[in-house]
Amino acid sequence: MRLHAVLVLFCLGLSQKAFSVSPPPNIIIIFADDLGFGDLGCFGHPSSRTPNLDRLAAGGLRFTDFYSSSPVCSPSRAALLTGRYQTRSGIYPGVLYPGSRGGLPLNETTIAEILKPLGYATAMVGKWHLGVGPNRTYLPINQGFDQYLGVPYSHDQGPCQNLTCFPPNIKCFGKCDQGVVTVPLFLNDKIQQQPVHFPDLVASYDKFATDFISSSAKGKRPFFLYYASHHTHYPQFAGKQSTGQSLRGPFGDALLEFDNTVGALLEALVASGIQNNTFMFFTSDNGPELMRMSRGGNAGLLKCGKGTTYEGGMREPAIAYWPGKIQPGVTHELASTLDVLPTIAGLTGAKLHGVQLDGYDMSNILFNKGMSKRNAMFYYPTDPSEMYSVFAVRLGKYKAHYYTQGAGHSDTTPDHDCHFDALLKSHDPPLLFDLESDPSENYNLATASHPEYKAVLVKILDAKTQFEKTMVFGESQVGKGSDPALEPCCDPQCSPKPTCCVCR
Ligand code: CSN
Ligand code: MG
Repeated sequence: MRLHAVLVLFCLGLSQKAFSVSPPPNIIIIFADDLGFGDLGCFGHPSSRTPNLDRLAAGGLRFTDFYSSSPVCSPSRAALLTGRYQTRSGIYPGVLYPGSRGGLPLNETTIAEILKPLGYATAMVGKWHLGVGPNRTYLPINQGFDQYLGVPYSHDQGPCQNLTCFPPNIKCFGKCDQGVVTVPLFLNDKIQQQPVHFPDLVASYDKFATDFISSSAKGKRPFFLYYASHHTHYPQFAGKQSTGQSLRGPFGDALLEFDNTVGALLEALVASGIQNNTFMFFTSDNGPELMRMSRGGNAGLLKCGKGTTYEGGMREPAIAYWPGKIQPGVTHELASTLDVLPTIAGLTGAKLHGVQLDGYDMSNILFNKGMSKRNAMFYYPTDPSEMYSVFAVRLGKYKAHYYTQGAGHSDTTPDHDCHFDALLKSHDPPLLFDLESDPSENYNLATASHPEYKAVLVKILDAKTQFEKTMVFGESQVGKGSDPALEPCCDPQCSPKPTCCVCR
């Protein structure tokens, strides 16, 4: 009898250990805009002020070989949220506009949509850039997010020279898109403010985000927060607290304001006592806008920037943070924004719906300091086509460029390969670089003095061919064009448009 009781107790203890179910983890994705590989203090920038991101890197896992799926914004966001290349979902060529007819197709499954059946509260803050469309069909609240506060596209997609930044009456630097509505701020599917008042924008974003964290925690609901900042995209702006507070001018101030947000989110987790049950992931959508010169970002030692399939266009700073679960360190494993959805599915047990994914669960990298399941990365240009297919392929440490092309977004640097007038060029044999010994893509190995290159190129071509067999291009959403009547307008019946579109 006594032995029996002991056994029962023993088994209870065991089963509690083996099956103790910790509550499902909260998930926060922090996404920067046009932030380059070299822009953060923890990635080597000498004059950036990024204490909170540096803190995240010191206490988390910093990735050195992390890629976005595209050198521009909308496609890269589509891939982050779906785990699929933008070519499948149709988010190409280029980016969506305020009056775009298309958007992320509603039959694509987002991270928010895989988490909702598990009881997650979901919210998005900031730059959506996956369409507004007729009847605001494509906004985040129709893509799995319970709540949304944000500007649904880039903040230069409006007449930004008329926007005032802090201090009041100082005009934003440079020009943006003319002849379209001023930039709107949406709450769910309603315009709350038009034009947006930039000096206060981040404060309202942060309040919305931290309220969402604390109310979810209070209600004991697991949550997913997708915070897509407008920083550090052109034109740079910052609120009172950050203006003039960096060593790096307006770009540095915008970056500092972004970094303050990271601090506010961390603080909110601690205040709710959920910092040890929250998986945070930080990265950026595409490389820096070098055309903005010292007001643009910096790709560090990588070649070129935004708009190109050189490393500077798509390789991004990335940090995974989960105290007690992810050991602090640095990983050189290959990973991508495409891997975020499969990783979250792995962490939470969320069901995937049998669609073809392009990502891999990163758990082995995150929790075991192990190897990546990803061995290749495919680089599509901003205007992908079935005819040209991928411009470049990375397999292991080697990268082959089948085509290269410069971009206006990477103009003005001393390297002419980056510029708009570096026209599309095909390479046969492809240019070949060893990204471990030559991350700057300076020394082509596909030459007679490196006869072993041929075997490498055979393997890369094989990986490319296998990948292309699985690729089915979705109907181009950007190709559906724009209709000025679809531009968000606070006073829909007003005239003359677009200037009358103001919230009074
Ligand atoms: S992006 O920047 O949205 O971060 O990619 O604001 O490629 O034509 C890119 N573009 C406006 C932009 C236009 C943007 C383009
Ligand atoms: Mg961007």
